[in-house]
Amino acid sequence: MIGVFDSGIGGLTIVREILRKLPGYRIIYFGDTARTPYGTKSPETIISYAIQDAEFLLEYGAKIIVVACHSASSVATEALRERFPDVPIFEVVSPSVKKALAVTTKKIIGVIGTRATISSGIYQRKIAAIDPEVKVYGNACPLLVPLVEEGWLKKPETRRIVKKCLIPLKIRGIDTLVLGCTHYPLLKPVIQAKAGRRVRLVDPAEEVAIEVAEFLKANPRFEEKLSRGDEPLIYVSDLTEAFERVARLFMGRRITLLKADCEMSH
Ligand code: DGN
Repeated sequence: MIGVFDSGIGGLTIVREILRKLPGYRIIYFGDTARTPYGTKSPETIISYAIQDAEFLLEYGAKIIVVACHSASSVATEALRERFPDVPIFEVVSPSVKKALAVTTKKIIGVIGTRATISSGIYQRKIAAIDPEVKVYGNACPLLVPLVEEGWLKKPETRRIVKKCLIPLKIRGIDTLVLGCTHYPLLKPVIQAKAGRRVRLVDPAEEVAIEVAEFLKANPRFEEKLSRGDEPLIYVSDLTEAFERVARLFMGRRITLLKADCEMSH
């Protein structure tokens, strides 16, 4: 199975995209709804949670791991690769960096995400390592997560907050904007409208799905290990009606959530 984890339900944007690119592959998802959000927590806590999340997926038969959560991708990828050296681990930052560098013409890139993602400085580091001439500006937009979870995708209040979030990036003259949080792809139309038509949006969900598909094509040894099945298995560490409603929003259809039988330590 392809294992995907996130701090909560938002990573279903990535499940949806993987299913679109790789139909028929069985996905197992773990959403850590009992401990969400990760975006406000320290790197040490996020690393410890991410390792437990990956362990859960591997115990249930995942052969590759996709870190859907940007906060976890930003601070925990190295620790995950050290802990599970034989498991291919994908994260959402590297493919987004690749895409952003491919599309920017002015070499001025903006990134929006949670506080954990933005203060990690991961985008600046990764981009500088490839092209030091590129300018990267980040802005933490934590207010957008609850707005999406409430389904306020096009409300005037949401438009106003998105506009405010983008002002510090627009004044820098960005021509490319990375949607660096699982939740933001749902706000694409509003973000595009407020960023301006000329700004290219990079959707990490699309980019990581392409990367996984390319990896499987190039590595039949792993491809053979993956089981097939139409419905993804979606586990959460806490199950409420609200999470089910949000899951429907992210998947674009009704989806059954399963309560994970696990003790997650804090
Ligand atoms: N999944 C988180 C991320 O992509 O950074 C967003 C939700 C959160 O933990 N705040």
